[in-house]
Amino acid sequence: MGYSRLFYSIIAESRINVALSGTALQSSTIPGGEAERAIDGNSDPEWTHQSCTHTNPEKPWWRLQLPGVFRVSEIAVTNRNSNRERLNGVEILIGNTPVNNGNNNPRCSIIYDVPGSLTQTVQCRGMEGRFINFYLSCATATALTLCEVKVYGELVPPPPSITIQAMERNVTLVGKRLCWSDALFYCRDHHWDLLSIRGPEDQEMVDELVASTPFPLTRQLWVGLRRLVSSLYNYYQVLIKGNILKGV
Ligand SMILES: [Ca+2]
Repeated sequence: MGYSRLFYSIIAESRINVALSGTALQSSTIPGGEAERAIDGNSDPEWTHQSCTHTNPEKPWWRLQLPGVFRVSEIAVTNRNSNRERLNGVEILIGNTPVNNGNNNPRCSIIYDVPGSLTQTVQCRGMEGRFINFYLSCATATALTLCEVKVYGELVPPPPSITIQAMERNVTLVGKRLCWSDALFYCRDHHWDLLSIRGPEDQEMVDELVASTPFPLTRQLWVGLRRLVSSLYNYYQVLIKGNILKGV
């Protein structure tokens, strides 16, 4: 029994709160309620002790950006010790897209003030993302305040990739299944941008890169859209399944 208790004690203490290495933003800020105060390592629930966030009303949100994509197991939230009802109905969202400030990402949970406990823990069952949002989407004019947010999980290993130098550019093919908008933001975060196919030479280069890739690929690859302007008409180019398609 003694060894068992020691083992669990070590596991519990080895957990790392990855929120401390992230950055925070929020929809708006009243003086003294900066977004970083929810990740300052201080769970003090008293507003006057200067460790809680505070937005204005009207669909407020608070967003944590982690230093990479994490597989999130748990999130611990500490509410204020006054105006506790402001936490009621707040959605916790996890994902990779910053569209709509991250408030379109999948939901882990909806939280409410818990009588008798200012800190509650929600299970997110390994949801993956680099953004964690707290979002109050209802029309009620309520500010959002958080005194501390702790996030536990593991860093998702980077996907396989291969890079070649061609056409005076570094071209990287990434083996990760994403929708187009997430692929766009992924490339802008980790590289430069989605690749533009400028003509037949680029197309041939991409074909060779795809043929030499040492890891499995999906049937379709994402590239960026490129707007071409001619004397006759304007159109965009996009690569799908190895062929350039043109659309006006
Ligand atoms: Ca705090």
